[in-house]
Amino acid sequence: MRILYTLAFFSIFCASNAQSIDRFSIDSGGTSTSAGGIQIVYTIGEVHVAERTSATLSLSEGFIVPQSVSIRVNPIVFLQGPGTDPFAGELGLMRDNLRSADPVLIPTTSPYDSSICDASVFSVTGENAIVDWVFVELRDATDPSVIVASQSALLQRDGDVVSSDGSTSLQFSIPESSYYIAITHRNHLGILSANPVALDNTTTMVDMTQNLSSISGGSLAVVQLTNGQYALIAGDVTPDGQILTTDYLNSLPSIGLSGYLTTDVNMDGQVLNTDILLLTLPNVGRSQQY
Ligand SMILES: [Ca+2]
Ligand SMILES: [Ca+2]
Repeated sequence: MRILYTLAFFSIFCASNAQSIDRFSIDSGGTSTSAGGIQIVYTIGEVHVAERTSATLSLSEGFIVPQSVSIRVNPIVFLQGPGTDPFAGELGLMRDNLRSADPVLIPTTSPYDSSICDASVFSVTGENAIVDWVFVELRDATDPSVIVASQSALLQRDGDVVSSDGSTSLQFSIPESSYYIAITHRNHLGILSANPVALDNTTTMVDMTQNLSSISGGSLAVVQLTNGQYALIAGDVTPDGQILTTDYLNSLPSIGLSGYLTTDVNMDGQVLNTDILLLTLPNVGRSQQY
């Protein structure tokens, strides 16, 4: 009984101390539903406050509701900038100078959102070494302007787009269905699959380096590297889906700088004429095809 009194007193004490949000979570009954990229979690007998969703978790009014992963996908893309490495490029690998630099230049926080990775993912070398962060969107099969789900991801030298652990396939907690897949990068033009791709709980590989017909806009959307692979177009230094004279001009003041820089479009850690005259300038006039 004393324990009950103590709890009651504690509850009253808490209630009287400037709690501006009701924290009643009466029961876990209810369910959730998803449509068009929005997930609604509703419960029985309580005031709805808010929820937050991530790739694998939904947090609602103090409840943590595990969501089953229903989509696994392994996109494969190449970036023109790091794909121009005259040595590695011929082997079908992108350069990974931003990773192999000491200290590592790739940030552990994604440049696109608050996703983080462990610094240890940058210790992997070889074909699965990390080139940079990319951003992946799954878009509605009937209206590809609608982004159903998205996440930051890591790009390996051989083109595999993997989760932030640096090795496993991407996972999305959305219904098994067909989705367009878009991949964007901080200084390259994004690409969109030409068609929706059927995705389910087993990993589907979506190779966007081999076939122009698999890419929205075809030859307008990508460049072909000397090894034959198609790649995202380098040079969108001021990221707006277009490579304009301004992208070229904005690069000039950073000649000679080193680091993790948008103007370093070949991604070797330095901004040199090779970035500006050999990559960005020839691509002026190109634009994202979706
Ligand atoms: Ca631009
Ligand atoms: Ca460079």
